[in-house]
Amino acid sequence: MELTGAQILLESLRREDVEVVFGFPGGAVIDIYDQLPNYPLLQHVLARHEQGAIHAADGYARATGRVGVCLVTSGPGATNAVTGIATAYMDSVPVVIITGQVPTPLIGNDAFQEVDIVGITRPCTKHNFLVKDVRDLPKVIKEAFYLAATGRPGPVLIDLPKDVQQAKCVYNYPKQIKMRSYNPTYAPNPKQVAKVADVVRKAKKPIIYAGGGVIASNASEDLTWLARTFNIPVTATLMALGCFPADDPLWLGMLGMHGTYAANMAISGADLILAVGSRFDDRVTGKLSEFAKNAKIVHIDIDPTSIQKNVAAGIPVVADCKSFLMALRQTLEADVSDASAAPVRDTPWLARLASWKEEKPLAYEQGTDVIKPQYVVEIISRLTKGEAIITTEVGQHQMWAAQFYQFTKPRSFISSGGLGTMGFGFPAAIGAQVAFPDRLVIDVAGDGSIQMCIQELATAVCYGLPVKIVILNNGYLGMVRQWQELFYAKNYCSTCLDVAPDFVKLAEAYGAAGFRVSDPGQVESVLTEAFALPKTVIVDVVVDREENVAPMVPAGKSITEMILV
Ligand SMILES: Cc1ncc(C[n+]2csc(CCOP(=O)(O)OP(=O)(O)O)c2C)c(N)n1
Repeated sequence: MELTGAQILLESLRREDVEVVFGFPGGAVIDIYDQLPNYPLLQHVLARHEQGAIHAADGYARATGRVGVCLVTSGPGATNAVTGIATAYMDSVPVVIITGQVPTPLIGNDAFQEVDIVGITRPCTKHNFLVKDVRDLPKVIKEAFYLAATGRPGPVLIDLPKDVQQAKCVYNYPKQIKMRSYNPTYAPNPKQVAKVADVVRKAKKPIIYAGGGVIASNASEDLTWLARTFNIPVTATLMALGCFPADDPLWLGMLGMHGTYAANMAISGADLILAVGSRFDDRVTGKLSEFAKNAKIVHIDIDPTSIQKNVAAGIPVVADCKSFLMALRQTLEADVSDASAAPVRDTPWLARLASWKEEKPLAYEQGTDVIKPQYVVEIISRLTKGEAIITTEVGQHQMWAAQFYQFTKPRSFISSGGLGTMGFGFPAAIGAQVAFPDRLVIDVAGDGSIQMCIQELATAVCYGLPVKIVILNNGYLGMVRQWQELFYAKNYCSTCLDVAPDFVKLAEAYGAAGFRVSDPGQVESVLTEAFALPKTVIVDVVVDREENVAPMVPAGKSITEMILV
């Protein structure tokens, strides 16, 4: 049977088991929208801005581990999505973006709403396609989903000209895909695994440094087995929070610029670092020449180009994190007769870490006058027992959420790490809530960031999504103000948000509920009430204006040079 390009696209999305598409229409995709009602199993969520649509698709992907799908029109629709594409790219999130394009004969003619989105997104997609012939479309879609989800995941863009959407051909969807030049390595080299097992047995001061790859490959359980069985303390990047339970004594907290004292000291003093699915980002390493000088570094990553990129790894392992940890487990299990046997290692190392944790914990003092932002996150953590899906915007609130929420499960912390995109958290929360209608999804926001995609309140209300936004409202672009305070002689240039909307009224104007709280004694009751409401809610929490995130490693310094208060 012959189908149009638009029909082929939608039919193929169903065959890929896509359940939801986040999008925004326009002339260059109207043919696709025209067909949408014929595919009732494909839910379309209409965002109010293309940036909202792509972040929502991204949030859906991070919460579920499945490929998120985003559909936007040509020209400004496509460029509005670029920030979200780059966000997904930096954090290795699998999304497929379909952009409309002007008809093929007009490409390159400065046609109305034409933009070279393939050229624009080349550096921030894993791959992109311009489809010129409708007969190529099924194969392109199959390849796009395959590329997005396999190897190091990432965004893949399909640019679809209007005449290709209208052209017809016989539809055959490929069952399997083979791309000769693309063969990600999943299974680790057994010799490398044996080497790692050996150094794990011998190390006196080992540490696991977990990155987003642990979450992406669903390797948390195996990582937890390794840590507990061999008594190896665990630290993680922002992207990996939740991969190891925060209430375990082996948990050191996040490392890096706003990492804990214990984690940064531990990584600096370790003799063995097992870097699992992490990329040695500069926010983690600080001054590279000072980073982990005494350690043997084992680096496991599915992307061979990320190994040896920033830090020299003594034992490089190209593999999927889960496959590697399973193989390591098999090798090491011979060491312990019973996998749940008592830990085999009990060293002064662990005692030292415990004392670091005790001497210099994450701390703040909550008085009776002003609400401390850390306190709000602690209350959220307590009320939700670590079971909520927390998304964040970018800034101080993001770091407080990372530091003070006790994450117990993978895929429960969703935040823009690599790109650091203000405006990400709320639409990402919408995507997560679409995926999990019955879970509590909370966007911890700053008063600056939330204004970047605030229009998505209409989306949340329209689809009855009970997302909660908790604004830690300090009246500043707080994280920039903190840098100005510490490193620019308090020159608070353009960081004071003097004019702000009344967030309670704003919520109500969109049909959501709004609360405001400024008394520390009322934080808990207001949040309890807000979380129980089955609708979209903004809680505007007026917090201490000039509270800082601590510890802090000044940019370019070694991670042991922390400012502690
Ligand atoms: C799109 C974008 N623009 C600018 C920045 C730079 N930036 C990083 S944090 C920050 C301040 C964020 O302020 P707010 O959302 O109020 O959060 P707070 O730091 O006060 O918690 C800014 C401007 C960014 N990360 N993203």
